[in-house]
Amino acid sequence: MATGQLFSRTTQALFYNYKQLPIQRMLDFDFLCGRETPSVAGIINPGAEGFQKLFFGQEEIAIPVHSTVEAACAAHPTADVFINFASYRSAAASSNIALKQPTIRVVAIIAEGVPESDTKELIAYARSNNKVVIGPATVGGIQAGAFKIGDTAGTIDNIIQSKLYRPGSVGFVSKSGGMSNELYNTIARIAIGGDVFPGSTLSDHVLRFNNIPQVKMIVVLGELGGRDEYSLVEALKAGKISKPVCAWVSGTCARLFKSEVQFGHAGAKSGGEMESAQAKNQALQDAGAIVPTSYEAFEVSIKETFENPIKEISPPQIPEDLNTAIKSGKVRAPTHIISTISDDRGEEPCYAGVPMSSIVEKGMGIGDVISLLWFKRSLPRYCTQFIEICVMLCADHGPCVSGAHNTIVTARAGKDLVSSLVSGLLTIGPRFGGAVDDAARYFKDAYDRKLSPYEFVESMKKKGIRVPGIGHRIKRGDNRDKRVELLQLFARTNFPSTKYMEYAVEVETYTLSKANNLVMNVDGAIGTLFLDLLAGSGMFTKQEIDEIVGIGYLNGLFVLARSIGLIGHTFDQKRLKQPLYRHPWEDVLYTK
Ligand code: Q5B
Repeated sequence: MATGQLFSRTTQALFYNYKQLPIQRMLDFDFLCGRETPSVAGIINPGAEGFQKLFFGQEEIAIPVHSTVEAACAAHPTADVFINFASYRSAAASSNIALKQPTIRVVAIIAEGVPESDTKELIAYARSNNKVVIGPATVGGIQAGAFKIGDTAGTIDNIIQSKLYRPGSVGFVSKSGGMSNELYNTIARIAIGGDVFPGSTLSDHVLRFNNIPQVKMIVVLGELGGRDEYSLVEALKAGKISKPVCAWVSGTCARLFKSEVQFGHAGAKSGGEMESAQAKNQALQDAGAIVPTSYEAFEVSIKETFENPIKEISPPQIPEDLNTAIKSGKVRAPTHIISTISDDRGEEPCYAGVPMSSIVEKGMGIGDVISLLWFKRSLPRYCTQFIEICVMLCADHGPCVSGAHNTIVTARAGKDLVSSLVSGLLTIGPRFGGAVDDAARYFKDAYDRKLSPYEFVESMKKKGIRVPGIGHRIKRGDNRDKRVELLQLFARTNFPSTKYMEYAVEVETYTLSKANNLVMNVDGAIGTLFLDLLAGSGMFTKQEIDEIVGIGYLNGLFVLARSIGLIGHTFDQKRLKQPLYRHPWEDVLYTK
């Protein structure tokens, strides 16, 4: 890099505070310029760590996120620019830390309203340590074709129109970020590109530009108010600037107003004759700057001063963001997920089109919610009541069943609630609790094909399949499962028909004649009674019933219900502070 040149095509920055848009604009600018490396090496987001995904052209890249300035500097020792997007409250403190890092050379502070005393301290520290502070209250800076700070030069369209993607040979410094966009355009229209630093002191940057060989001329845009331009006048008078300086101080119209006028910036008001635009333009002209007669004539002055137009190059096209393109109707994109049961995009979530408030207002229960989310319809009260009874009766069956045992062992191994719960749930299957769907499938098939209980059971035996829903480890013909009796009673009282369940009772009579433990179990009762609910409620077509039985909705009832008990067992073990479980040796048959 030439002496005085702040940035090059390889300059990399650390960006303080995660602001997606300005970072993405920097990366888009890099891509336009044909940079090989992104200009943002790392992001500092206090308290957060990891990566942030952004685009570099068409490619997605992951930029490391660090929680402190120190960690970011240590991880990216070649990144020597610190772009500070902190608020005015914390900009000084973070800039101070950044300036103290040996790797940081330039600090740009975007915030407006940083206390002046803090700014003075930062500038004094920077000067005595050979570092540069741009801002505070700056839009940033840009070196055409090389590096851009944050939002400088506005949108990508503006950058392309102003041809800032290719190297230039004009040094431009401005008091105003907004006005500089105008000047980028002016300079670009006469095809000479620019190297631009809005904000900061004018003469510092002009002297710097004077030392950069690629800079052929310097353009300065000042404004009324303050005395910054006089330091430039002094430098010109002292012969410190050898390159042509084209300057204009805006705000000449202030004289047309009877009272003092405050323009956009805090300092943009004429405090007296010396600070007027006319006086400063005159002083600059007297010191040797080329000063036009009006802002409109500025473009001609610049053009006449600069003689060698730069060779044009066409920038690559920046891909448009998908969301923007979809909004503007330019593209259509297929969705990746299709969902039909719930929607949370409106004012309140809806289950199968029913808003949550009406679920509460109408006094619906968990059976209604299951009806909406599983079956996508509201079912009659006796159906939702039946669902609720299933959930209540299957919620738990003591600590000795497979699921509860696994949950207890897991909780005692110190695992968390979800791990303990799922270790219990994972035991649910064809032998334990997960026989509801198969019971529905086999009993429906046998009943619909009009098989006698004998034909059904014996055909299953031939196939080597145990009849799902029949048999229990502890229940017997003379010690029936109370849950089965309760479900049967409810259904016989409330269902229009219980034909499938009555068929299962006949099957049970036959299996009990074979062995006393072959009772109808809770899975068998729920499976066959749900067939009755589906067929008798008039709420489902034959096709829908086949689909529900085929897909297997009904084990869901046991899974849902038993989760309640398994969660209870987890809390119980934790509450009792139970130690690690170890199965006793005496309870294992060791054999060869
Ligand atoms: N035999 C449940 O068996 C169990 C037969 C059968 C024809 C059958 C068994 C079975 C089907 C699956 C089922 C749900 C494994 C059960 C539940 C939730 C729970 C649990 C809790 C809760 C029990 C002895 C003789 C053998 C077998 C024959 C057995 N079942 N024949 N069809 N279904 N059922 N699961 O007692 O000639 O001697 O070889 O697989 O519906 O899980 O509370 O504990 O809420 O947590 O171990 O209620 O019935 O009997 O295996 O010694 O068999 O009967 O072929 O005949 P057992 P085994 P043989 S409810």
